[in-house]
Amino acid sequence: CESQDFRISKQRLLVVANRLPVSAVRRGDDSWQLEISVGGLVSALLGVKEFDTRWIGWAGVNVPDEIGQKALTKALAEKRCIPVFLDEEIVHQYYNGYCNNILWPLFHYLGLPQEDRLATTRSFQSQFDAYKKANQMFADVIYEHYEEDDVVWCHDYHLMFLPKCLKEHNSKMKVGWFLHTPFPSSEIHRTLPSRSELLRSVLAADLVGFHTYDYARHFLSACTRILGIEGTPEGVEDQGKLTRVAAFPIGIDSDRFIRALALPQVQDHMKELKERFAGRKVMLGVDRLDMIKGIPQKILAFEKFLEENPGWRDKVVLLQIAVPTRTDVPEYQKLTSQVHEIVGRINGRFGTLTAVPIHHLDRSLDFHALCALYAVTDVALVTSLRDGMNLVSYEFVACQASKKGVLILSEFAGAAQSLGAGAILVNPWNVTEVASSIGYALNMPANEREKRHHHNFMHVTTHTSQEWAATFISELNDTIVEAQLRTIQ
Ligand code: ADQ
Repeated sequence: CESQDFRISKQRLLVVANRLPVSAVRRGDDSWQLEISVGGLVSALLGVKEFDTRWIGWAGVNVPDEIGQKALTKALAEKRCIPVFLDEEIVHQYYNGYCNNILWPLFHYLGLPQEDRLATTRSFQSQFDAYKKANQMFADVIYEHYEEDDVVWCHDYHLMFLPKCLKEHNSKMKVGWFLHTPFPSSEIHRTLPSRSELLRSVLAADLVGFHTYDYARHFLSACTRILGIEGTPEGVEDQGKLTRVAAFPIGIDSDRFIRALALPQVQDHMKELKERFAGRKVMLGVDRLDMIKGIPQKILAFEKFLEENPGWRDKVVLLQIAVPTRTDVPEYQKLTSQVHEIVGRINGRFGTLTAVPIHHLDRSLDFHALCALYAVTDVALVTSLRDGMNLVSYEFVACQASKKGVLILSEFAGAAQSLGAGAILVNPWNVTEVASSIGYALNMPANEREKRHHHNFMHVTTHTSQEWAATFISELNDTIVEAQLRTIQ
């Protein structure tokens, strides 16, 4: 009999995010070098294999000329990526301005910009206009590549206006929107001048997802208090259109981390690290250098611990790996200097000729080095002031099968709701509490460490990024079928 192709074709998924999973750098000969970007969204979605996925987003670079745009589009196509070209002015107003200066701090409870309030208020409207224009540019690229039955999955606070653009263009498009940051209390969201327009735009999606029930609840209260629309157990119903609202806690590709630990290059890294820090307990922080990650607070808590526990001074080291991010924003430059100043002061205070208590690196580590570092760590410190979820805490747990180290975790990270039973939860603003938790973690008996680790390891290995994406997309498909049935009835 003739051979038949029994492969079931995978559903096409258009993942739309501000940044593509690769950053592009132009070489002298006008060719492009592509490098994988660091960040939670990329880490989570790279593990998703069940769909025929294409990424649509900005490549993080200004390409004003047509030749450059064509060459980059071609290079990205090999990675199944489709670029949205944003010019410098739009990037300044939309990305640096509205997204990073207004929405990001607001959603992390840091408020609207305080300095030069009048100037901010004056520029607010132009930044919001640029935000809408940028979202429309993303929509235009989606229209070009969309095929019937595609699922369009929009990500994060950069693209809150996108569901509305897409549905106005084609009401049959299957559109989901997922927020990777917290959604703040409605009292915070109320302060945003464009609060109603953004909520209404998001409600144009078929399914709206958050990491935790709390964020979903905040969103529903914002709809009630700001738009006057009552939430139902299914979501929000406005003028006959139902938008499903639910929690979809993200995870990681835990197998990828577990498998990596057996690789010779990871084992070599581990051996080096063990030799380098022999006789000392290793504490670890891995963060983007962002104010929400609470890096200065973490380092000050470590200083307090050293101050109060002289016996530990030559027996513990804190490795803080902080990958620079948004480096052209003055507040981030200020944060970098502040962290350097604190680290320098503490190392000057407690260091010796042969050892310093803190190793601070302003850079990203490659995947193998990162796995090795997670695996040799005794205590991980995740002290975000607010964090949608925090995947570093998950990655640490995945790499700790043999060591069973302790996780100190901020109660303001979404991960506190999933890893809270195994971690030591702390208020990162309370330096005294974090310092005493460091002491507790370093002295924790093996049986307690094992019990706590087991709880978290089970969670991390069963709630993976694959499961997260599959659940979101299947819920989105179901929501659409239910909506179709409702219109028939
Ligand atoms: P992020 O704020 O980027 O993500 P997080 O969830 O911790 O935060 O993810 C960071 C990712 O970048 C991890 O995969 C980590 O390994 C990697 N990374 C960080 N620093 C690194 C370094 N120095 N070297 C190498 N890799 C590094 C946003 C939200 C989070 C949410 C995620 C996913 O802010 O709250 O968990 O999206 O939804």
